[in-house]
Amino acid sequence: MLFPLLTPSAVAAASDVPDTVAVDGLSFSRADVAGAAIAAAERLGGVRVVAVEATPSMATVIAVVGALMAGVVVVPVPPDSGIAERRHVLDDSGAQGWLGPEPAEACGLPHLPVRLYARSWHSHPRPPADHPAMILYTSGTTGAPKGVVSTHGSIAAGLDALAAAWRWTASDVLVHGLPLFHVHGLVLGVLGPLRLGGRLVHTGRPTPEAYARTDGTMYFGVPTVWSRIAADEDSARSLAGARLLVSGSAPLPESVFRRIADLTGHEIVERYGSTETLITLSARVDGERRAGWVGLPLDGVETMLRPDPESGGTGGDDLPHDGETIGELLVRGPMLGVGYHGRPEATAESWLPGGWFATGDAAVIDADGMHRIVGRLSTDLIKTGGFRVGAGEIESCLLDHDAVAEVAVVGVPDDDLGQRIVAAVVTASGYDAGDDLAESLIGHVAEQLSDHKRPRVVRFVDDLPRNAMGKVTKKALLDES
Ligand code: MCA
Ligand code: AMP
Repeated sequence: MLFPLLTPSAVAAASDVPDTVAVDGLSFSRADVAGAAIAAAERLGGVRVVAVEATPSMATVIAVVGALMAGVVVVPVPPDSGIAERRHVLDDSGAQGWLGPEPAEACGLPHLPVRLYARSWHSHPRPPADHPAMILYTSGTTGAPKGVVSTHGSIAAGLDALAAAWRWTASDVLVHGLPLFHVHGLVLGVLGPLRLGGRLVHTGRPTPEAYARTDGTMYFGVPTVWSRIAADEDSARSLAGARLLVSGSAPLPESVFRRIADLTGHEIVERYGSTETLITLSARVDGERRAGWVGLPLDGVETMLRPDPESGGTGGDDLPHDGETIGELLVRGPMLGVGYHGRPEATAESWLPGGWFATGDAAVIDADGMHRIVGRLSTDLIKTGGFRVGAGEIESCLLDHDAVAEVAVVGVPDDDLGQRIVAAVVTASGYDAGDDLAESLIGHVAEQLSDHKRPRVVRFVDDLPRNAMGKVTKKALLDES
């Protein structure tokens, strides 16, 4: 029962883990997961790339593990993705079918259901470390989402580095309710326990009540989840017995860090990464956890601060690590993905010579090597509820609507979501600005792209603020919002 991503110590412990994965009312032992996944793998003959409708379910877990075992590239698709986004992901990735949960919209591809109670024990050759494992779609500042290719080796290296920083072992029980179509919920949150030999309890949704009633040693959340837990004292207090509370995907407000510490006795471990790089920085379990800072490089990771993003290469000049000088954070390490699928030019812009990746994040590093993320270089990448959303993608979608003549989208600070998506719209002639139109524009984005990409607010304006070159000045829009 060898998972392609399993460490030898976890294999040794394998028969001792009855409730390895609990999700969606089902609980499978390690042998159940392995047997069902191998049976699923056997149905994939001839398929190179497979889409998985990534609902929080056992079928998703089995489909992903089965495809990885077979060396088939997995493309997790958000279950709420609208028709335009879904078609893009399927066309761009070259997916040849769906494995696992039945897709809401199959877009003409065949569906191979997984049989949860089928078992097979054939051994599959372990895919080589440089073999692509997954294509995960994520937004850029403009255009449609790009597919990031991670390999079996990069995922394994990323998980092992986290295991070292957090002393994550086969004794851990991980609890989370994050979506299974991103690095956080799927790679860390599902493949992590499977590789390291521990258990996973997925709560369906990441609500304070669900976390409070689920016993575990480690809890994962995005800052929105931690801020909701901080506001629910009883739920927060019930996490006091955990070993580690972990936050990532977006900046954790210092007030939330402090409130959770007061209520649970735990300083949250914050970690930083991206779809392209997996996790590269984190507080260590035995080290300092500093509110507002994302910690130290994981084992095998190097970082530097690039003075001028426009300079292209790394130029070898690292800015001072004095805790004050801001530069673009570059990272390198064995967990980095290998590029954007089918996009050599976009890949070359971010994957730089020497193995460095340009994160697009502005950061400072202090003399002890602690890192603080101070913002994004571009206002066009929005983080809302921990989801990364490109302003350009929403603007294009809204411009497809007959009622929209001009539009600009910004991320406005929000206590709950970190940033909320606000669209400033100039209506086309013949359309009346008002609540009905705002609702229909919000619904249009949710229907075409996905729910979390919908603007929370539509502001109707007579004109968009523009500079002398005619370019929309988003800073001015943000000041007005
Ligand atoms: C949903 N609602 C809607 C629509 N869709 N209303 C109108 N129109 C729609 N189209 C309703 C819902 O039914 C719900 O109502 C209400 O809106 C609230 O939903 P919403 O605020 O959208 O979200 P939420 O459900 O409250 O979710 C907050 C969340 C979520 C749980 C924190 O944002 C989340 O799961 N975030 C995780 C993101 C993540 O995993 N990112 C990792 C990527 P009702 O409540 O009545 O049902 S980053 C990554 O992978 C890197 C490597 C990293 O560093 O980790
Ligand atoms: P994604 O590809 O969705 O994972 O988004 C990656 C981006 O999320 C990073 O480039 C950062 O801008 C942001 N991010 C992730 N973790 C953190 C964190 N702990 N603090 C601040 N920003 C973060």
